Amino acid sequence: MAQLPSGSVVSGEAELVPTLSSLEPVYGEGSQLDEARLRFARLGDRFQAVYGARPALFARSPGRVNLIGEHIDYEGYSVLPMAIRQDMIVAIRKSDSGQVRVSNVDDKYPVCVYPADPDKEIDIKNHKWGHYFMCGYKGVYEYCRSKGIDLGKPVALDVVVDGTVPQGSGLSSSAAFVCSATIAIMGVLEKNFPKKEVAQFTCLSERHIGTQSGGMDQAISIMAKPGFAELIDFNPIHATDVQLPRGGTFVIAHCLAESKKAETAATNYNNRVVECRLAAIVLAIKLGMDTKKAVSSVTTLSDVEGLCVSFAGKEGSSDPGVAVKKLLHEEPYTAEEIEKITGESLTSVFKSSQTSLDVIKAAKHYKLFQRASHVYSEAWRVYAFRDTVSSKLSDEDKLKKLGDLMNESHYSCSVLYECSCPELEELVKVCRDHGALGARLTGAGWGGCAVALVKEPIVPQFILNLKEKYYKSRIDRGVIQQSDLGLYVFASKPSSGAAILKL
Ligand code: NG1
Repeated sequence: MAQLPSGSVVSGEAELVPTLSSLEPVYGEGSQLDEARLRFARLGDRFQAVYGARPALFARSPGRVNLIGEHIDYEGYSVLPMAIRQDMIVAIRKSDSGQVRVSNVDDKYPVCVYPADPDKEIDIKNHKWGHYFMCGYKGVYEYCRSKGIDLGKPVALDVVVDGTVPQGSGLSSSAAFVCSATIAIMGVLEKNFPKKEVAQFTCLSERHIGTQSGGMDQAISIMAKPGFAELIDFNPIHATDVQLPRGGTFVIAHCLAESKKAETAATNYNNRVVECRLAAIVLAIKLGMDTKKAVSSVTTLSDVEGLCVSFAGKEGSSDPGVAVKKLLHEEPYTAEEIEKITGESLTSVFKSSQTSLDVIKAAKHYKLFQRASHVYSEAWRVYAFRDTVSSKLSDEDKLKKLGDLMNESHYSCSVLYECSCPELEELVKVCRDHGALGARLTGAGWGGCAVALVKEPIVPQFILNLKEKYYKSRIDRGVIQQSDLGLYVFASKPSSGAAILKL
């Protein structure tokens, strides 16, 4: 089983994942509720058509938009996302087939069948959409085993999935799927656990897909509350409600380039995780830590923040970025240069992680200065965002400042972390040119969505402008259909978190 990040302790607060008997607490009232009723009814019918029986229960987990704090959760830093109404619903029942059969209401996703064996590794070299369900399956068994809970013979399952979170969009369809799968399995096994523990172990579960993900997406999907964004802290996981200022709306817009996070992990997502670890080790050594100790104990930039801050203190600053500027060089590092500093080969440093070894095999060089500069500055911006929200400024001034922080975050993601792409750059510019107070890529990047902060009264015009300036030419080229536009650009309010539904 994957290890929790060092220092992780799950807090004792014990609110369980809710089990609901109606859709209102999740979808509110009006057209959203009507649509949800229809979706659940259709999903139940589809289940009946595929398996000849009704599902025992449903489980629902939302996607999320990250407002600020990108690529820092896996470095141990707090992030500030909100859940969106788009979600994953899983319909499920136990079966006696000896298999886990995962079907989708959308026929573009072929049925995936797996042996009902939680110890079987997921074949990550042969990526399939159903693998995410198996991440949840393996995760529940691993977690229960770690707690000494005997689940008996592994259960066979029939499953149908209905998702509205666009795939590869940076809105965390993967975590919504892993989380809904997890709580659906908990539901059929008649087990429930505190939300914080579920948030923690679903993060580990999703790593079975081969990405070294942080815990943001699972935490917000499980712990979200309607009407609030959440400041999510890690080690231990903790969510603090953040009431966003009045008068502003977050508009989410897809750049239409799909972010293939799992498939490109070795050069993109996991590459950044490895670069951050190397930056942290090099900083630790340069700041006087014993070389062997640094290699064996330093895993994230937050591990060496204290040392960096002490160093900055001598320069009259409290910014860990000062140490990065003074001790790391902007030129990319070669493997040989890093190995001279660490006194160990990179393959030996990362020997316990195959996905990291895949990174090293693919990497030409390592941009330690740029990645560490992004992480420390982005971590600071998350707190600046939170402090702005709770400050005494007028709502108008708050919104302006939040927009500025979002713009700075985008610059850092784009230039220092290099997780943007030409389409996202164009879209962010169109957002800013048409009245957004701030706009930035959201989620992992390399495609997917941008999020823009827009004054409420201009939202309809803003969306029309995006349609005209960004989407029209793509509709003309057949990239998307006019009728699907609502799936790619929409305003979003903070939605509720995951729930098991016995309707
Ligand atoms: P998305 O946008 O879902 O690919 C990923 C990670 C997060 C976080 C962001 C970048 C997963 C499940 N999620 O999100 O933990 O690191 O990138 O901020 O891998």
